[in-house]
Amino acid sequence: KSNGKSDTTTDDKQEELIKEMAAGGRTDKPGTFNPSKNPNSCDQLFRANQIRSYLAKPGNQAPDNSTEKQKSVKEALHKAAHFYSMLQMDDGHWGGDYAGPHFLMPGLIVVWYIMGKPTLMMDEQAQQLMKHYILVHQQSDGGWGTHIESPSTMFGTTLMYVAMRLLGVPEDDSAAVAGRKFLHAQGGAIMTSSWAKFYLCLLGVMDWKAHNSVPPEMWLLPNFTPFHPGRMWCHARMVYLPMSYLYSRRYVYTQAKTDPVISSLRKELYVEQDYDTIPWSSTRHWVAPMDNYSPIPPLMKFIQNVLACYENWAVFQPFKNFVRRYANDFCADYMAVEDLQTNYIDIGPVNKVLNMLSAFEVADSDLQNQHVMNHMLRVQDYLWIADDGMKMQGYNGSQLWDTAFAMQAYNEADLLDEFPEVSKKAWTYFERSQLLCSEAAQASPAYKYESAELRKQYYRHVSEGGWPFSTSAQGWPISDCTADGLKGVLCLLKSKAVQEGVNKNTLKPIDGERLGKAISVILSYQNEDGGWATYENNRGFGWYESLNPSEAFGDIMIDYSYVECSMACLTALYEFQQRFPKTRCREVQHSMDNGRNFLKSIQREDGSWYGSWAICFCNGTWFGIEGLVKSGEPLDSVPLQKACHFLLKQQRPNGGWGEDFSSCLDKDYGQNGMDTYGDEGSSVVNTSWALLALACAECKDTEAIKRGIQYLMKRQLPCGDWPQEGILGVFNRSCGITYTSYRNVFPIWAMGRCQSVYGKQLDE
Ligand code: LAN
Repeated sequence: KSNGKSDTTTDDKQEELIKEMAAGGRTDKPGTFNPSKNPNSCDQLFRANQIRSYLAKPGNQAPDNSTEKQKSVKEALHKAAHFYSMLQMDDGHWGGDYAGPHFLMPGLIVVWYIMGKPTLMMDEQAQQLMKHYILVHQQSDGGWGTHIESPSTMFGTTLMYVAMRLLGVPEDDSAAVAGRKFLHAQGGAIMTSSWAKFYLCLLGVMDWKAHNSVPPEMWLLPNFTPFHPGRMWCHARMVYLPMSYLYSRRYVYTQAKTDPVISSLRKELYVEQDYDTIPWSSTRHWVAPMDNYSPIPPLMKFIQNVLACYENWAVFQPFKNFVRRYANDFCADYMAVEDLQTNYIDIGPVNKVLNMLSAFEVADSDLQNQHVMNHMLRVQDYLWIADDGMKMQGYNGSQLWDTAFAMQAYNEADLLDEFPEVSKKAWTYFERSQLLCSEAAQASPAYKYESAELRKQYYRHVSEGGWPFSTSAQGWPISDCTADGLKGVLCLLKSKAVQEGVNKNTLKPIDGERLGKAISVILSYQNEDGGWATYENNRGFGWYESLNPSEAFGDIMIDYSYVECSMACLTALYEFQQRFPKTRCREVQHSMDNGRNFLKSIQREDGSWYGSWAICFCNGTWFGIEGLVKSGEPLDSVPLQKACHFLLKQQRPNGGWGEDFSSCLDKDYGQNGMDTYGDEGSSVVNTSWALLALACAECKDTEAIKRGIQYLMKRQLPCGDWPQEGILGVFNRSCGITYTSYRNVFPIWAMGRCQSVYGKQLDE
């Protein structure tokens, strides 16, 4: 096994585990629980923000070794890498603000309030900082968007309004008055979308009759049923799990009847004067047009109506009461397993807070209960502080993701040996975050949940050898994170400092066996269509979307093959093949061939690829091009020529590239509300993606490349950083999410690549 000590006794193993934990090492195995050593703790995160703000002020710039201002690409690159290296955390990852959505923190605040406002979860300072965040993001129309850059929606506004009131902002405060005005103009909170209604029902400011049924019985269906929830995309599955549990218990905040804030909210949120006479059942399908991005399909509406009869008609009650007990037991058990497998972090911010509330319910509202305590201690993993206050992030961070990109960028810019400490620290992070059932982990009580049999029982894909998006404590493996983790490691194997560290035993090795495990995970993730999905194989069917019960999000029902995940996996296979040409060569080649065909099959008529996880076509097209090139498509082939042509056509007069959020929503290249996206419609990150793509395909239009590079250099700040531009991450078609590292990493990567492909021509 990886630590090479297979003959140790159980006591030794436990001791080793404890030592590892104390060293901040693999704190992270299922069942080990040590929040104080959480690498993503607030102090560390705060430090990253402080360094950024400090360096951004005039006079506080990073040491500038060059005598004159950026003259060459090389200098620009060096400065950028030097700046970025200062932001690396002690444990090797890069911290960054991973927030943006506005429907996450209110969920936490509602649950915190229901649980009696425990300060262990959010202390006084956190509450103040959250209040600040809510207030600074209120828009001039009084509302809040679904994410920081979206126009106001009922989804964002209802939740932020309620959160603000629960944090103590008085009813007659001007922010509350403006918020109510927005809510009332749309018909009141009955017009908000279903996920917001769910929190309102829990809090006791909406009647459960206004919520469509989320039957836990669906879990009892045999696994082979075509619409079994085990076939859903894991994020949808893990959110509807606690939802079905809490819905079927019709859980309501126990103090709702006597709490003055609740009675006041019952009046504030609605246009109707009398809360008790609102005809709740008839509002089940109501939703304001601004929230209705993905209208509930007619089939689902029909099912919801049938389910409403099932919930309410007396004839069904004996059957329902009988089955529901088993269904609820299953849900409680499944949630407990998810909590253990993820060290109470859970797969994402939504099921985190709903699982926590369910644990509280199961524990009979006992805050001292160990599970409830563990949950509360892991809330801070999701929190981030920045200039705009404290927010809840979309995940417990993007640690592995950012580190893997950074190392690939440093590698292509030939900077690994120039920054040996950076390389060594990043290595440590990769080493420690690969998901392994090490000896130490096997000693932990929750290890049994890692067994193949139990993984299957709880619908989990194999994780041994994979990498997660954030930390190994969170522990969900993802196809492209595994691929990028592996590519990061393969890059670092070239670093002299890392080689020396491994030889001298100052760095832990990542041996061939571990790399092989990662390759197995990547191969296991490939779908029948030749592409790769996110966390799991595609288990369902496209028609599941006609059962999508959330109006706010599109394409969430199953795990589809994506251009991003496919390119990442293909290129990881390619890099592995380059380094170990004899290992599993036929399998790897076969997989790459299928992957290449998949990429070609989803290329759009105009030569582009749609990007699902960032804005949008520049990103998707980079992935498409790089995937094809690395899997052996000739550079002069039609798909590659068409793709380059598409990108060249989008270059803007100032040399950069830029798109806006409408690309994601409309699935069409959008350049309308450009002002927020940087400079004259261009953005540094979009430009970098386009350059990475064009240079990968060795595009002959050197002038276009030169103008792109000059654009990046022009936008670079004297300290080596780039300005933070508009939101660039996306999920589920409609929600934006911030990636603060992209503005540093992608320009480095693009300049590095262009320099090696086009050489001196760039500086001419
Ligand atoms: C992410 C972030 C990373 C992203 C990539 C790795 C980039 C992608 O290639 C695969 C999918 C993945 C892992 C992804 C899935 C959806 C996530 C987890 C997020 C965008 C971060 C936040 C989002 C999550 C669903 C937010 C919570 C909201 C719900 C609708 C449940």
